[in-house]
Parts: sequence; C-alpha cells; structure tokens
Amino acid sequence: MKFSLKRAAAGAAVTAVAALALTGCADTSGGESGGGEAASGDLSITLLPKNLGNPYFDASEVGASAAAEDLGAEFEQVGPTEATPDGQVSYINTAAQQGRSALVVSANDPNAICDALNEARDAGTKVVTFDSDTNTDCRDLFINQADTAGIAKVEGDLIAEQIGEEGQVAILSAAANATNQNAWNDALVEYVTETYPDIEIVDTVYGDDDDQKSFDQTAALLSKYPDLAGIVSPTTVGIAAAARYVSDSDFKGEVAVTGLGTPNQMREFIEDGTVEAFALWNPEDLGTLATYAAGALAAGDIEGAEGDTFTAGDLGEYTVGADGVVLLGDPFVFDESNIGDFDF
Ligand code: RAM
Repeated sequence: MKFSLKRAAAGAAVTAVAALALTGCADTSGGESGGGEAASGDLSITLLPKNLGNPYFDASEVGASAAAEDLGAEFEQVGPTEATPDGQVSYINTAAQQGRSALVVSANDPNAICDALNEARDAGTKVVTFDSDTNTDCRDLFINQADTAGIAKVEGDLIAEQIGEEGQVAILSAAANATNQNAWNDALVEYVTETYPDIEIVDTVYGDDDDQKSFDQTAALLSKYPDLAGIVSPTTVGIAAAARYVSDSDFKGEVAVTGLGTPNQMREFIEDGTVEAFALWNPEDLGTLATYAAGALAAGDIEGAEGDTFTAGDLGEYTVGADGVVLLGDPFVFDESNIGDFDF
C-alpha cells in the first residue's frame, strides 16, 4: 500500500501514517528519462515538470512512473533546467512530433505554452496539467493538488500563529508567471487582509524556483525590511532557501519562515528551531493521479467532462469537476511532532 496524505488527512492514526510513510519512501533519483518498456496498447506518457532537479518534482516522477508502469504505458520525464516557459516549449513540440499519447505538464506560464500545447492536442496528444495550470482552453484536464482558498488559509494561519498575529510579512515566490503561486499569493493577501488586520504584507519577490536566487532574495528582503516579522514562501525551493539563510543568521528565532515545503528539505530547519511548521500535499500522489488521468484520457475511457470518473490505482476513484479540474485533497501541516514520519 502506498503512503498517501489523502488518507493521512482523512484521519489515519499517526503510527499507521508513519508505517505507510516508511514503506512509501520516494526514490528521488529523478533523471531525464523514467525508462519503461513499450506498452502493448501503445500508450506513451511524457512528464514535463517546471524544471528538473527539484526534489518536489522528483517525487512526482516516482508516482507518475509507477502509475505508468501499472497502466502498461511507456514513460519518460523530460524538462528544462530553469523554470521558464520557453524552456518547456521544445519538449512539448517533441512530444507532439513523437505522437505521444499524453503529456503531463506543470506550466511555467498560463499563456506562453498554450500554442504549443494546442498544436500537440491537434496532433492527437492528450494534455493534462498538474501542479501549475494553463488557461483552461489549452489542456484536457488539470490535476489540482489542493484548492487555492485552502492553501491560502493554511499559509495565512501558520504565519499568523508564528508571529502573534501582527507585523510585517513578505512573500518569497517562485517564477513571476507561475500560475499556481500567483493564484495562491492573491488568495493569501486577501485572506490575511480580511482575517488578520494587524498583519501587513509588504512585498512579493521572486526566486524563480532557483535555490541561489531564492537565498539572495531572502537576504535582500531582510535588509530592506528591518522590522520584518515573517516570510511566507509558497514554493518548496524558496522555503528551503529562506530557512537556510535565516538558520545561519541573527534573524533565527526573530523572523518566522513558513509556506510550502517538502519534509526532507525542511527537516533540519524544524529540528534546529528555525521553522515551526509548514504545509504541503504529497507530490508523489499528485504525479500518480495525473498519470492515471492521462491514461484514462488517452485510452478514451474519459473525455475530461465534468462528472467523468476514473480510478487512480491505490488512490481510488476520482471525479472530474467543473472546468476540467480534478482535486487531489487538502494540504497537510508538518511540524516537530510529525516530521519524522515522512520521507519525501
Ligand atoms: C515548487 C514548485 C511547484 C510548487 C511547489 C509547492 O516545487 O514551484 O510548482 O507546487 O513548489
């Protein structure tokens, strides 16, 4: 049985979660190609993350390649080293030229890769976005990790609790055009403004899901806002870089860092007291769900219409909602009490 935050959030006992987590350890080897044998039914699935080398997407690939194997699909992961739309377009074109059955993509921009995706669709490739969506008219389905309002609420409540519900907060985001972070950030500003009147969100800066740039942006924020009480980073790359900077500075214990992170990247900062708590979903499950959805589309089992249902292996049955969106589940909060139970 695979470890699933969906099941964990549904109330499984922590000890059971721990046991499942240990058996569900992610192989973070990642790589350009997931391998896989040619399928009898000629099903072929390409996974295109925002960029390669990000442990979050390495975890998605583990779930995606296992689902592809279960479906008997030939599978590969490809992607740029930098999280840019231009970097993704050539891989989309190649997938179309190769006649891949389906492309599963996390978009670096909602518009800029649309023409390429629609050309691929015209050529017969089904397009599933996961993690970061495009406009609805250039993909067949979007596999959404968690609902935007839910992500904004968990981030807003975490930072509020960690700074005593007052003070200046800055956002350290991913790429400036990332669909997912931009939606979450807008919702976060709205939620915090309405819920915590004594918190002021003073700035949003972009680390481009690049470790060094995120680290440098953290330093710049702390120098620009000497009274900063906290940083919210809705990216696994950004939060880890911000925590690393703060952990090694006089700001440790003074400036709160929270947002969305992977347990393996954040463990040392929870253990050394830099970070109190942060949130995420299971990126491996997200890759699994997106790949089963791609398989169901490519096989003609579903069309991507509202109400269509499909089975995603051990994760169970899912239903397509409005605008072709399939929801994985709720975000999950990690802290000192549970971080030892997770390995991804
Ligand atoms: C980074 C990427 C990804 C996002 C996570 C939270 O790994 O930006 O798109 O969903 O953070």
